[in-house]
Amino acid sequence: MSDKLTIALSKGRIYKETLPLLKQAGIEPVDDPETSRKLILDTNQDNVKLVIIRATDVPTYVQYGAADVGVAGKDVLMEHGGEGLYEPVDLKIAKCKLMTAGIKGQPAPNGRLRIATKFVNSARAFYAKQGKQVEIIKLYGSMELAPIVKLADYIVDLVDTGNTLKANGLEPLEHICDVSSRLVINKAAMKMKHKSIQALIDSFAAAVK
Ligand code: PRT
Ligand code: MG
Repeated sequence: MSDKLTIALSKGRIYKETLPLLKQAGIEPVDDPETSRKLILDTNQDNVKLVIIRATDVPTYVQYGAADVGVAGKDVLMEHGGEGLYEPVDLKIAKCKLMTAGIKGQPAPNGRLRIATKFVNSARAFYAKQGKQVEIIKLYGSMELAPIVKLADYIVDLVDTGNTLKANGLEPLEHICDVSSRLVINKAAMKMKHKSIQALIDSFAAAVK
């Protein structure tokens, strides 16, 4: 690869599950973000760097060209809106579902529902499609607590095994959409660094299959 490439990733499951895809593309980080405090990681390729940022910040870095490419969950992309980004490959990693959930066995309340979530746009769109008027309460984490303390009737959250809901006396109710992580590309970089980025896209797409 001849162009300088900056790849935005978040720590944790996305980083871990993207590593094998990077390896297939011949890119291997020199440091481990789980143990290093560095935010910019060198790789075995002089012109390829990784920036390690919060999952929700990945689309923003790529949109503004601070990173050329990135890996972000569909949940995060739906909230961001996808402006300035191409989304060429479903990497089929970090899979989960976006769902509504409420207190186990509790009947649906009457009147306007209160929904606590970090996924404000997705939640609003989901209930609007059903013609339901809801009040959305934005939270940044620990959504499971909201119905227990009567902050909200339901939550909209990501569910994988369902263990987190269960441990808090909640049950999954409606399936909103399946979620997996996507390769995202800055639109200008796609033109300016076409050869390198297309090679990366092709390699990732082949590795997914
Ligand atoms: O953790 P941090 O606040 O830094 O940011 P983040 O939560 O956005 O990052 P991270 O790394 O936790 O998640 C990154 C991406 O992984 C998300 O944007 C999703 O696309 C994807 N993903 C896949 C998940 C899960 N599975 C998942 N299970 N993200 C979060 N969870 C959480 C969920 O919110 C709930 O708290 O895990 C809990 C449920 O898991 P189960 O197995 O108990 O159902
Ligand atoms: Mg998390």
